[in-house]
Amino acid sequence: MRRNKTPDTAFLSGDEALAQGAYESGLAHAASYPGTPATEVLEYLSRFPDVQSQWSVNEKVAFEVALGAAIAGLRSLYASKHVGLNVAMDPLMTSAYTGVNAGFVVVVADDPGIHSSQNEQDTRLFAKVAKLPLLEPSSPAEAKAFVKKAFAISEEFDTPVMIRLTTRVAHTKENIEIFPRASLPPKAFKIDVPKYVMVPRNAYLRHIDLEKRLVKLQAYAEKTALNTVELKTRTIGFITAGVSYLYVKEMYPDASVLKLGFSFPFPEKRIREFARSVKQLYVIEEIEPFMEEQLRMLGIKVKAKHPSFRIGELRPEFIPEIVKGKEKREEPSSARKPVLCPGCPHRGVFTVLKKVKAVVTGDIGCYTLGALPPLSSLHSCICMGGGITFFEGFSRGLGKNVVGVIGDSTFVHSGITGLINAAYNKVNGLIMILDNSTTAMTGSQPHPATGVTIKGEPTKKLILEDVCRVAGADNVDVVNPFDLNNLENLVRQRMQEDKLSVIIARFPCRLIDRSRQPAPEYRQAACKKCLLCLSVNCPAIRKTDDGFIELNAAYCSGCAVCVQVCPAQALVKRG
Ligand SMILES: Cc1ncc(C[n+]2csc(CCOP(=O)(O)OP(=O)(O)O)c2C)c(N)n1
Repeated sequence: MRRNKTPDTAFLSGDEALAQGAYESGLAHAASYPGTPATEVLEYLSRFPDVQSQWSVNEKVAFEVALGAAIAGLRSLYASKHVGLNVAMDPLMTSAYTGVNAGFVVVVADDPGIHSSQNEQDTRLFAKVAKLPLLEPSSPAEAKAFVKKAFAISEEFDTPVMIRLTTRVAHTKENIEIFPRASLPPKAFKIDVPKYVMVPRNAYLRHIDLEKRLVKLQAYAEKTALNTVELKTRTIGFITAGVSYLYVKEMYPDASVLKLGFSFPFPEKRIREFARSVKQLYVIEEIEPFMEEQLRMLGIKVKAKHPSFRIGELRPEFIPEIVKGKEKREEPSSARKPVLCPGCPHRGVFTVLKKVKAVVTGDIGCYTLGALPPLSSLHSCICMGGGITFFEGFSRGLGKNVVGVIGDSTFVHSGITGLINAAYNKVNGLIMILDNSTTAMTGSQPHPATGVTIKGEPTKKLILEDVCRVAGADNVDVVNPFDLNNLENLVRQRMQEDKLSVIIARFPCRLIDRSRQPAPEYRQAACKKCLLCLSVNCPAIRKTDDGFIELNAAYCSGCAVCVQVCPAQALVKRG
């Protein structure tokens, strides 16, 4: 029981604050597939016993499960990164037609600047395409307040509501007030075939309703407190949204600002009114000219960023440049080059694939780092699941020299269908599943092949080798990726056969199993300075000024990949 009237506070990120707000709103169900910068939304929610939370196998599944729960009467939430929403586009588009029952909030986190993604798309455009209301918080505190509003809007207008975060909002932290949870009984579910069965006639009629709903939502946008006007000097005014608002405030504290917290549908009248009240109007937004185009369509005279600023993250110091009409100056990246961890089980696989000179169709996970020199042995990466489907496409053009590579989490996400397709369409060759028993890239989340739920409870475990066999693989081998000789022999053999083969290279990620072997002994007298040990790109080995090498025993996990590539036996396994 609280002893005084001061609310409790917690230091939360935007993702966590949003999750806390959803929890306080009586959220009963949440589904997601991990993806930076949205992962922490579900991780935070999973701690609450009274929220049914799940890692789904992929975003389409997550979206449908969460929407289904909302239609069944539970306040429900979906969360993913921007590219995750691409996977869920099919149900997203039609969910605008069916509407919801209990509130349904679709949280999407964009990644301007591409810190950890395969592209830089702007999800606000999707809200327009899907005809769904869009909320854009600018801070963790707003993320919390806005999600509460989003549930109310969802139920008032019978629609999914999208909340768009960006990396800076999702990952910034601030002190957030914590309040008790609303206790909400589930909403009654009524069978309603015209509303929930989207056959052509029903869908046509629902489309009419959707257009009427948009008109009502636009009227709402005109009066909602989610959109705010700060009138200060009239010489300069900004229309902005999301984190760009904070940048505008930092650089132009005396300017007038119209901040669109509810940025679609567009509050036309309010914008015209604001435009009339300032002498020079600017629109400041990250990535696409989403607001800019709408303002121009309304015939409003506005200055906007040079198209070069559509690429990459906005930064406060860019705003005066935009105001002056300048182009963006590209700065050389000083970012540290990413590298596989010492002892990463993926290292041995790419060492072997480089040796056999395979063309490797890759996928998205830690193993994508196999593309970087000196490993340089992954040659395509477009989207999740592509490691297998590109293997099929590449094989059709290049024959037996192609190897497809995919991680365990990604295989479950969208690799299984590709394998079925390859088998069904009579493709032969080698696919490798790099099974480190976790979703390492996004911070070690469990998935069906780990046999553990998001809440850490044991569950039915998906056996990958069984899945591969029933999908149509002729050979399925499970190997230790640290035994390079054995792996190389098997890879060469399977690449030559007229069979569809899967090799599962299985060894747990170092971040989930931190056990280690002693670092190898380095016998400098035997070293021929060939530096082949550096070709495995391990952070525990470095070249010294005199051309020898140095092993950092604090980093080394004793995986002995370097030992196996050393022709002079200067690196020797201990024990
Ligand atoms: C459509 C989509 N959803 C989510 C992500 C975020 N993401 C990137 S890789 C990955 C899975 C990595 O797990 P796994 O394939 O097992 O490889 P590991 O990192 O463990 O080596 C995820 C979830 C993404 N890039 N695209």
